[in-house]
Amino acid sequence: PRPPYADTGVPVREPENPVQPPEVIERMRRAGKAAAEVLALVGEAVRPGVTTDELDALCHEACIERGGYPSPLNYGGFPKSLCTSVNEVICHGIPDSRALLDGDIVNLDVTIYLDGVHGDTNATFLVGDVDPESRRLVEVTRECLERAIAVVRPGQPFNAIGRAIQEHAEGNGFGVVRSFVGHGIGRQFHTDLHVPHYYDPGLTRVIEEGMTFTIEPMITVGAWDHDLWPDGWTAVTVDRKRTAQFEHTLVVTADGAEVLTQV
Ligand code: EYF
Ligand code: CO
Ligand code: CO
Repeated sequence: PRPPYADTGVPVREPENPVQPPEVIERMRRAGKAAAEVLALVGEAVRPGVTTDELDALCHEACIERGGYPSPLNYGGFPKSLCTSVNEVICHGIPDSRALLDGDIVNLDVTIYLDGVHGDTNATFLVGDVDPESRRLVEVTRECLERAIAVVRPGQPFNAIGRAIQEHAEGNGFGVVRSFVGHGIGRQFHTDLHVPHYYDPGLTRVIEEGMTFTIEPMITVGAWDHDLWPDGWTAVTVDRKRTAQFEHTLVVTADGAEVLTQV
């Protein structure tokens, strides 16, 4: 089964409560596990010389083998099944014939549509021998996501997520991208719920048990604002310095968060 936009490219927005019923959460557990498996499988293929088109093909096949469908394909017209964001690319990089080079960093963003729901996860991988500053960027970005997940619990304001991320990123001399945010997810790839990765004191909405959303911080070595390539999709840092990202899909539990995108 394919998502409703697979043929038209147009995601038709419908109201979707960010608090999901238990049967949807159960389906999201399976979609999340499948997304995590696909990310691990494609990540194992990362090495100098592999093209991002080859990684895209692996992702596509792995989604189909699991009875699912790659959510990015034709989502708003996106042309591939995987986002591959290399070095200065913040997000939504399009796979192509470029081979990865020794010393690159590459983010692989996998979303699978399975049993009527989406599971969305990403990670940044090292290609061969990577310089110390980039390694630190990747490590701090992973920690930003871990710290953000740790503050999620019912009754907390959503701005606690961005505060945890911004404090850790800026405390290590890095920047936090503002223009792309985490999102509600469920029957639709993106719902109305926005989850900023920076501290917004005005964001007083409170986290509730049963909410499902992503946290996906994009952290930069230098400036955090972006340019868009002429392709209309690929977002890069204005100063072309490197950036990294990690993402999980979560459900809020009675006393914290369950990470759905784990094997
Ligand atoms: C129309 C897309 C649309 N958007 C978001 C569509 O949440 C995501 N990753 O964690 C995510 C992934 C994809 C995505 C893949 C394709 N799109 C991209 C860029 C601009 C845009 O505007
Ligand atoms: Co994603
Ligand atoms: Co996402």
